[in-house]
Amino acid sequence: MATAQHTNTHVLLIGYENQENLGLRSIIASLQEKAYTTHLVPFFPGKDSLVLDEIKKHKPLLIGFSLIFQFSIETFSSLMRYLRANGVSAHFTAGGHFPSLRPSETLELIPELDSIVRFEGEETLLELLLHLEDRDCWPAIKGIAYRSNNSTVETPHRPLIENLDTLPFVYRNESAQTLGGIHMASMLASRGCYFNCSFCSIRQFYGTAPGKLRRSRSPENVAEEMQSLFKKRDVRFFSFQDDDFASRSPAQKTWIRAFLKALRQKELSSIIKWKISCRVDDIEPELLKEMVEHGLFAIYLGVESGNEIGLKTLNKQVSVQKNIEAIAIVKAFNLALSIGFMLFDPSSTFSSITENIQFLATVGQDGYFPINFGKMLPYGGTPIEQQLRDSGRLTGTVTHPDYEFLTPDLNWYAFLVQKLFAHRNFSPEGIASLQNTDFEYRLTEAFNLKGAASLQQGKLRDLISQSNTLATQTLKNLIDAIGTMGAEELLREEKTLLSIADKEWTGESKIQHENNILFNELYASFQ
Ligand code: B12
Repeated sequence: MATAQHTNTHVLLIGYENQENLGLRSIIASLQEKAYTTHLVPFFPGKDSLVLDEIKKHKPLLIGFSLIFQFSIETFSSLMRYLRANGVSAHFTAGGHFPSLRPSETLELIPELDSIVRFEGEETLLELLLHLEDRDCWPAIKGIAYRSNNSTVETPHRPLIENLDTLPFVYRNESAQTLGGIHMASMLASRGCYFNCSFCSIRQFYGTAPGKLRRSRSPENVAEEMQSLFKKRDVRFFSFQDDDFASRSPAQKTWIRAFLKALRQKELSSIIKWKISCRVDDIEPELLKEMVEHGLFAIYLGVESGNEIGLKTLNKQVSVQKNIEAIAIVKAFNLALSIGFMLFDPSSTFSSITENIQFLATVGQDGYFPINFGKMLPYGGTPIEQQLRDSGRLTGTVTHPDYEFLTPDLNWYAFLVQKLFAHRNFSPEGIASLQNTDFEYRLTEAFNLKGAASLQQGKLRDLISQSNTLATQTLKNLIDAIGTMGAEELLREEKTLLSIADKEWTGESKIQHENNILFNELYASFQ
């Protein structure tokens, strides 16, 4: 990664690298274009000393932290404290959604930070680097925030990059990540989203600075990057991280058809597979068929809720029926499927949750895909965060915002569900392992690889179906149990319930056994 001109690294960047950190990697490509030397350090909580070693080795002038996950701010803050305590004096800056939307709070939470780069970082970081030592120039750098005389200075917003094709292709490692033995890469064809779902901060993120709410690269530019990854690194699976790989409007349909044409011209259509994330109203059979013919293989659908009030609260602007139809269409095309689903949202009642459970039971019983569910969290800068604050319901902390439900018995129910399903829904050994197996099975099958045959499709669907049914049945049973106890008794029984929940947490009780141990046994027998 080094260029000939410089001995030490100018910029060291740290962030989660779960599926390649496209933000940091885009910044690295822009810096390298201007002959800066860079070094990327993947972030793993608890491995602070390894980061320190890298810094000692590379002696950067500036260290940039990717704070795209609000809940990780404390972890990064403790890393920065550790680095400062160990003599690291480089300039510390950070970017990402929360720091961009809440610069003062971020600087307050992390005193070790010298600055924040707000919204898109490529051009701003370059300018900051040019004037790093000359603070007098900082007020003229658009898109940064920093401390001065005990207050925060926020410079004017930097307009969004108008033409994304002007950016160099993102920086890639020498060897690609693999999935089921297949080389893969994360991709981005667009930035932003026209919608305004109440739980999402993307509209605020791309809507605050001047510029278009959503910008696409040209189809040819995207296909060219894919071709180069195929040629140089044998990448055959491309995972698009676009907020919404949209196809609703005539202009978006035209874009997709031009993209498919570019894939065809580059002779990629029949030798690669790709995944997108989109809204349910992007799913229509005619265009989907064309996309599948050009390698579309997997879809992440933003379903989010299985009841009308929930969908309205989340401002999804779709109906439950539309959700069901979209899932059915994806299944009919035999595409790998995963969905975003929030069992709980601020409008939840036992009745809406019962509808959500029924929805999950309906779409999940055939074992086509493993169901997963969580609680909607009010991230900084989202409309729902504001609504909850206005109505006095916002609780939690700055980095872990939360809310109470409308009735105490629902608080109990949500609390128990969270305890019961923490392992199944959120640990790597839980549903994620089944999701990965399902995905790898489909991918290796799509590429006609040997491993797929040994995986036994029928047994896998059975296992997923059992896991889905067990989950929805447990969710229902728990509603019944709470219903028979009543709110007053629940409060009286607080201690007992807490101890049951603790047992669930540590895996001692029967219900835990049913949900997690059985799941693990089934999984082991399947393998
Ligand atoms: C890909 C992705 C993931 C990947 C991981 C990516 C990774 N880096 O490891 C996976 C699928 C694993 C994932 C998981 C999750 N994700 Co996610 N994810 C995304 C997604 C869709 C795309 C990120 C991306 O590539 N963006 C494109 C690049 C170009 O933009 P960018 O990252 O914003 O970077 C630019 C600027 O922010 C800035 N910048 C960013 N960092 C830095 C650092 C410096 C130093 C500088 C100068 C500038 C800078 O400059 C960059 C270039 O312009 C975003 C949505 C989004 N549009 O960003 C959600 C998003 C980041 N995820 C989100 C969430 C909530 C999650 C999960 C918690 C979901 C869940 N319930 O499990 C998990 C948690 C993961 C974990 N760490 O444990 C939220 C975060 C909300 C918040 N405020 O905290 C987002 C914003 C989605 C949303 N609509 O709300 N995610």
